[in-house]
Amino acid sequence: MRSVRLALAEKGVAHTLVGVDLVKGEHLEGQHLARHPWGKMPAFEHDGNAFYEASAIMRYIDEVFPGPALTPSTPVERARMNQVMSIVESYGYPASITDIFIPRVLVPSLGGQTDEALVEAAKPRAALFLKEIARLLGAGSYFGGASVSLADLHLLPVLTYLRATPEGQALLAATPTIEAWMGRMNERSSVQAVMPAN
Ligand SMILES: N[C@@H](CCC(=O)N[C@@H](CS)C(=O)NCC(=O)O)C(=O)O
Repeated sequence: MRSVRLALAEKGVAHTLVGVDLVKGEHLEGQHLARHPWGKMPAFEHDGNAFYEASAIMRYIDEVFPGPALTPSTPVERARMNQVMSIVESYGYPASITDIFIPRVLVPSLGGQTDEALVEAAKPRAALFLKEIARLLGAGSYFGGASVSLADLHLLPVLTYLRATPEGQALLAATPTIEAWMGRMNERSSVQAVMPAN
């Protein structure tokens, strides 16, 4: 997930990126399974400690490295950040990426056919995802308060990929505050360095 790379970029942490080609199935080979027994990305290592699960890695990065704090200081803002990160993982990612972006964009790019029923069935869940994050953002600038937090960095890649689909574009057009938030995020140098295209 690009959210870990965004956290590293926001903190200015020098790091080595180890390429694992999902299309070639390298994530299911022994070397990667040793890092991540479920065969997923990302996996991370620092100071002899290895972790997987994006949100755990992001929280570690924020705690251990100097640079701007990516976790808000008040309990309410922290809870909001954690809530948004969980929403992304539990509901947003499966609807937006697994059930819309992958069948709509990735599968055809590899010569396959979109499972239209899968995409159609995901649309209400993706719509609820956008509606709910728009409600949680409210009139605020960022999900954890006045400055960027891990929640913003976790959400941005999912919405960037969702926006690459016609379904995502329609949903984002219906949530102008989230569009505006994406515009603010896309101006950040971390996002410009890490995300493939904005
Ligand atoms: N809960 C995991 C989810 C990891 C995940 O689903 N990663 C995707 C890429 S972003 C993946 O590895 N997909 C390959 C596959 O499912 O085969 C996390 O947050 O790290």
